[in-house]
Amino acid sequence: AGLSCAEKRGALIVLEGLDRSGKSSQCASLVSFLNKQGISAEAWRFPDRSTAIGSMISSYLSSSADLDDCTVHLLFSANRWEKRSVMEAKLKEGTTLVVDRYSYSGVAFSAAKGLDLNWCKAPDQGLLAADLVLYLNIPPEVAAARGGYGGERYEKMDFQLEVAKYYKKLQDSTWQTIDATKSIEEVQEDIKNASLRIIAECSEGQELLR
Ligand code: T5A
Ligand code: NA
Repeated sequence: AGLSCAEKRGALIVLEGLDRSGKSSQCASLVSFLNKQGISAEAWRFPDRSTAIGSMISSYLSSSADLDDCTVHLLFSANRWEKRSVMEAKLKEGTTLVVDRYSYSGVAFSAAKGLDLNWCKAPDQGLLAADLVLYLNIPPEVAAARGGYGGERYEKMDFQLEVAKYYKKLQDSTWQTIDATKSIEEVQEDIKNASLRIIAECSEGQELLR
């Protein structure tokens, strides 16, 4: 069933990129900028570690729990599914969601481990589609130099290089590549401009993709 969206709706804006590319910092500043402009917007993130599924993912990432690759892939996807209806309601009431990682992370990180690309995509089919994906592009060695990687499972240079390859394969017409090696302020300018444009389009009643 389509969403009768003659009314204005919020935009689903996703930030993607390697670990330490600056996603969390940029999500927070974008949301506070939008709110100051009088635009209703919220910061979201995946994994959402606050749920029961999210806490399993969190234990896995900190290496305190071991799960096989397929199992953890499905948990990441389920963690998005459990938030789907709330996200849909927010968007329909006019709130823009600025989301730190989404299905693209799900596919890129699992495929980088060697799982089949199409198998990786399947469980996310039917989730809300992003209106805009801002890809924070950065060489992994530059990202690693930012305070260095912490102890989490995926924070290793060779693995991040592999993830970057899969991100490239996933690019579609909703993507905009942002040079994330620039200063925090310069990156923020690029992100603001792209976001205001898509929010204006969505508020003209563009249908929610699914
Ligand atoms: N994952 C995730 C999957 O495998 N499958 C999935 O489905 C999903 C959703 C956890 C891991 O889970 C994987 C991907 C991840 O490996 P996470 O909790 O989002 O995901 O962890 P990270 O993405 O690793 O979060 P980070 O905090 O490491 O990276 P951010 O958010 O990209 O970077 P940020 O903003 O925290 O900045 C990092 C540092 O750099 C500085 C900041 O001040 C900070 O110190 N910085 C800059 N320095 C210079 N210039 C700039 N332009 C800078 N921007 C930020
Ligand atoms: Na982050």
